Amino acid sequence: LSNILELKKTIEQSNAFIVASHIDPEGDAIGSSLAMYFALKNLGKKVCVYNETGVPRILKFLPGSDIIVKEIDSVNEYDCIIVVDCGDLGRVGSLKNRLEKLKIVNIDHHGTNDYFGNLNYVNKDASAAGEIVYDILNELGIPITYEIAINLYTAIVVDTGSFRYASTTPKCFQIAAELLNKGVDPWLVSMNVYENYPYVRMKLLGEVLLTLTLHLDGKVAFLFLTQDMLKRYNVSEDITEGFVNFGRAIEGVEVSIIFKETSNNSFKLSMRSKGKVDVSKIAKSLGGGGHKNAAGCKINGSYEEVQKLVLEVLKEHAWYSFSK
Ligand SMILES: [Mn+2]
Repeated sequence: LSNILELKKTIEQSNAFIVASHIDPEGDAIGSSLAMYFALKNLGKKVCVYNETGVPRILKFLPGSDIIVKEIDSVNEYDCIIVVDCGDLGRVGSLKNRLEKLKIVNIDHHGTNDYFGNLNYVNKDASAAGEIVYDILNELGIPITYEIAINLYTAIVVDTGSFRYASTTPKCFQIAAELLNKGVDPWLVSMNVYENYPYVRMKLLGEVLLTLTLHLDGKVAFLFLTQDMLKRYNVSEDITEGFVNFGRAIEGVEVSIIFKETSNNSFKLSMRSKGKVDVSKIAKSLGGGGHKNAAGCKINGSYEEVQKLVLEVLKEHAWYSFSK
């Protein structure tokens, strides 16, 4: 970290900090934020942790999660904002437009990061923003307490898909080992994050799995979620987060797409790939966007029409990428 001394100076010279992360946060956004919170708090600083959409239910076990606010009245009472896990400043939401007077520190690992900070700690090879926070705290000589350790461990576990994704490196495991040495219980984290679903999510998953179909020689899986299903279980669409991964987990499947009905004749599509297919290209040609292995878009039409259209686009844009 070449400019770490500048961060050291900034922290010494500032009394009050905002720590912010992206809307619709997951474990890396919240975990990295809270690790920074405890680090600054332990230095005697005033710290406010902000997330415009708040803390998801499954992350409420994290120490400090109850102090996160969704609104800040007097932004100008703060000297500095530390933004974690955001590729651009707009990802923090409406707070973006109120930061003229604050020094901005950008800590991130997205390949698309646009260096929006006055100080930037961007490492595109890091598996999680939490990994960079860990490096920063070490270089600043800030002790890793248990509260910091469990937040950073959760950040890394979630962003590496429990050390399964290609982003997983020897360094991830080295950091994880250090964090476990601080007393983190890995089962406590995985139980809260992965084995703590509401009953209705599983019932609904059962129904969605019954809609599973395979296409293009078994390389493409489609799943279907209707408004009627959501109404019957009296739940909102966010409870279906991750359903699309069950399609991808099938032998031979390289692309999984879930069609989520949003209203009559309109669908939100969520796409996942393994192997060489770049689903961001598929999503883009349908008016959406995303990453190589995870993307999405919205389409109007009946389920039959939308399925047909997506199959045509897959044949046109992805057929050459499928393994032969
Ligand atoms: Mn992240």
